[in-house]
Amino acid sequence: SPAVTASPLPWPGPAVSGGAITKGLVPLPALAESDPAETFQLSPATRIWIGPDHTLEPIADDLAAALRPATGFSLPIDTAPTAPANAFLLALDNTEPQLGTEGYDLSITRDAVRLVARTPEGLFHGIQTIRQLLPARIEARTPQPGPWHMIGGRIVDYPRFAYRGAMLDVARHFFPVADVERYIDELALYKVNVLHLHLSDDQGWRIAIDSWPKLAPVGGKTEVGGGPGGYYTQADYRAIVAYAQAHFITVVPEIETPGHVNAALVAYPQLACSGKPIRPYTGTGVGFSSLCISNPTVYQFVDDVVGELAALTPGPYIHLGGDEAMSTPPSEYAAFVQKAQAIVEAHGKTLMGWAEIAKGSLDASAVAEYWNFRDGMASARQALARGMRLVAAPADHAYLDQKYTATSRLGLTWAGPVSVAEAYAWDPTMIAPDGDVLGVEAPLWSETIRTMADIEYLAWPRMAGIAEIGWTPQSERSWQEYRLRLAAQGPRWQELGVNFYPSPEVPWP
Ligand code: TNX
Repeated sequence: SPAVTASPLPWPGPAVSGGAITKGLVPLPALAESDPAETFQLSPATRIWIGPDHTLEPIADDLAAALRPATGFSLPIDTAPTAPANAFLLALDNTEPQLGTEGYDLSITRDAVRLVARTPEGLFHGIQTIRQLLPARIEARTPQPGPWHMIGGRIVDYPRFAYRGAMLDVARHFFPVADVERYIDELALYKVNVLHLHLSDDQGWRIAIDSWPKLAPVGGKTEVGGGPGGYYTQADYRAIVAYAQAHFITVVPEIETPGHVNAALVAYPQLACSGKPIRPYTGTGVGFSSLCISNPTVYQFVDDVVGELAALTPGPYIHLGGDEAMSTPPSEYAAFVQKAQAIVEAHGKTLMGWAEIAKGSLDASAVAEYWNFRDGMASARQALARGMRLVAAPADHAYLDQKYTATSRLGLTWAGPVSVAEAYAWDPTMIAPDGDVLGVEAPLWSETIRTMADIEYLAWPRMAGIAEIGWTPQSERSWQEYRLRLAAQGPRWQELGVNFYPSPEVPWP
């Protein structure tokens, strides 16, 4: 990698006392220090320098694509051996182990914007910060008036948790590839690095499986409310995975088992103990369907589905649901999840499931997603007792499908309402110590939503808060300070055409 000179600015302290440079940033960085004597100004002559090593070209293209439309500047990518002045300098460098695999070190002076990381994803996260350091109109896709100033200073930044996820339920209502990709664009802005797709439920099966060819065409025909449903071909799914990968987002596919399987049973009644034809379901109830635990065909089914999904999915996790299996006898449930774990591992992946899976005597590699705040954290404790790590998604804070207020549009209310403050002002440590927490996730169930605008309305601004919980050191976070930085996102979402909920809790400009 090209030799980029050391930062001209000192190592910064905690970002809360970092001054003006942090005021529009979500998530708040770990370390930051403003230098008001320095300002970088983009001009028509500004370049993006990566040195002679072409490996950084895709990252340079990301930066250029973010900045060219609104500035109207050509921002050429420069591969000369020495760094020019008036440039963004991008470099990979191994000398700062604190940055880990996702961190970056950003220095802004009058001469240059220097961005260094140990990995391309670190640089990608740094680019998101650069966007937020520029005026909101940088997000416009047509030329805007300048000036394009970036305040001087240095940011050294890395995440608190390795797993910072969003879940989208494409089963209750189906969302086409374009919607998923747009959501990925939005999530990447906040350094989210996992997209968990809830690909099957009672109301629909959403991924083509070659070895069980009726699952998608038959099980995918329905959705909540009687709409047409839909499903992803394997090519569609690959496209989503590739798009996510280009945004350094790992896809976690979820196939619900042993409950929430009505759509699969419609396609293949032999997977149920009764074996009789099953009617499609388009309501919003839960807990009424189950795979037949004692039937060997069920394990062939799980093995085939997991095998195809594992082959399509570069990420390490296969999520097999496991929640609300009220129609599965408890003893059989435990036996099922143990077999499910063996199947997932045989395909080279790690089992993830809703925290109920800890009822089975799983080995410690499984990851438990904790959601049910009403169980007194029993499911989380059980998972921890088995040595499993947790993803924190407590419904009363992290569920994006809950209404904001008793009277806000869209969403359910059983765990809420969940205000913007409630989505932000909690700490995963209330469930387990940091070392046992892999990260956080914000699930968006889709019983009440049908369109991209609906997704956005429930996700933004709350998703930004969950992203910050996943990224920013707990000691740096407070709602009173966060709401000011969150307010700065409003004009960005307006430029991007994102349909956010303009909560009165936030002092939008
Ligand atoms: C519970 S949370 C469910 C989902 C529903 C959601 C609605 C969880 C693991 N299961 O099946 O969609 O509530 O909020």
